[in-house]
Amino acid sequence: MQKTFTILKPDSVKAGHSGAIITRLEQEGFRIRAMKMVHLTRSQAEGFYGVHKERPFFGSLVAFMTEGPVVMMVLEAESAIEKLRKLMGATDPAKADAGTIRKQFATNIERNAIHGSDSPDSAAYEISYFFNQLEMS
Ligand code: FUP
Repeated sequence: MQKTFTILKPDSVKAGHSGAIITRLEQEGFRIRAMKMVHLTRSQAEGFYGVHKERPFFGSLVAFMTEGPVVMMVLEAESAIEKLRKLMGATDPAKADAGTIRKQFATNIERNAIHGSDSPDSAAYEISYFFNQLEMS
């Protein structure tokens, strides 16, 4: 079993899609090991997306991620990292496969509904960035 980290982004929460996305994740076989709703501060969002800080979209991405609450979860499944990335679909929903979460719920490359860790190292970093041991079942 492997753990990964996901964020249902402000667009999903605002549109009332968080329940549908959580249902889909459970239907696909992910177990929720931790979950909370948080309105990220600017410094939390900047830290989380620190690898992108030189990119032209960074300021806009941070503004988006702090515009309203998000739902963050630790998910567990076999090959959870790759499984979630496939289920999410491409970063740009215009390029996402049919049946993916981003194809169904994302608006554009920025307002793209969901985040999922892209490697074991980033999953470990992202889980520990937002959850402590007490919050994990
Ligand atoms: P992903 O791993 O699919 O979430 O995509 P990236 O790590 O490449 O990008 C992280 C986030 O930056 C994306 F979810 C959305 C945002 N982004 C943009 O807003 N514009 C871009 O051109 C690329 C990424």
